[in-house]
Amino acid sequence: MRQRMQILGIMLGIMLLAACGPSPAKLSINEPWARAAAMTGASASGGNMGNSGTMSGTTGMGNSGAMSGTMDMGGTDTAPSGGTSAAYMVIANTGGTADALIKAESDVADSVELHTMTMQDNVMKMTPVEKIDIPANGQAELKPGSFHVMLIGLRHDLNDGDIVKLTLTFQNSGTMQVEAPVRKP
Ligand SMILES: [Cu+2]
Repeated sequence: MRQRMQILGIMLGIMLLAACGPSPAKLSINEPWARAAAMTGASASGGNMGNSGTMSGTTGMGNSGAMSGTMDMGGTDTAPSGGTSAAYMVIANTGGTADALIKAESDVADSVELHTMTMQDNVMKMTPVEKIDIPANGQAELKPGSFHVMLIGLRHDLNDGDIVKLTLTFQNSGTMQVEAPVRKP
């Protein structure tokens, strides 16, 4: 009888331990916003496109003006609509398990990437990242000069008061829809 009670006690203990394990990630997104930006047409550099074949063949020979012209045209080949913007927010996690933002999508841009800013040779540079970590019982801050959702190749202007719809995918929490109002920084 006594032994039976002991076994029962142990089993109860195991069940309690399982129930008290780390709680799943519980995310909330606060203060989302996107930076106002104009979609820049490809028409200005489009006029020079016929030259790009010969131009890209010439590597810079000390003439920085000619070189930057060549590089700009290379850029228009890969990103026809040109304009870029970024979306920011605070992702809070009140759960006991860490999570990570692994993908962002939006209809307003041709491609959407996760970026951070790093200092390289005293210049702030944007660097793509595979994910943005959201610690357990903590938060990830997406803000100017730090992590952000990069909107590349805007399909229309982002004006003050517009809404940018984002679909965010998280490692553990699936997808979430966010509506980020556009404003000037
Ligand atoms: Cu960026």
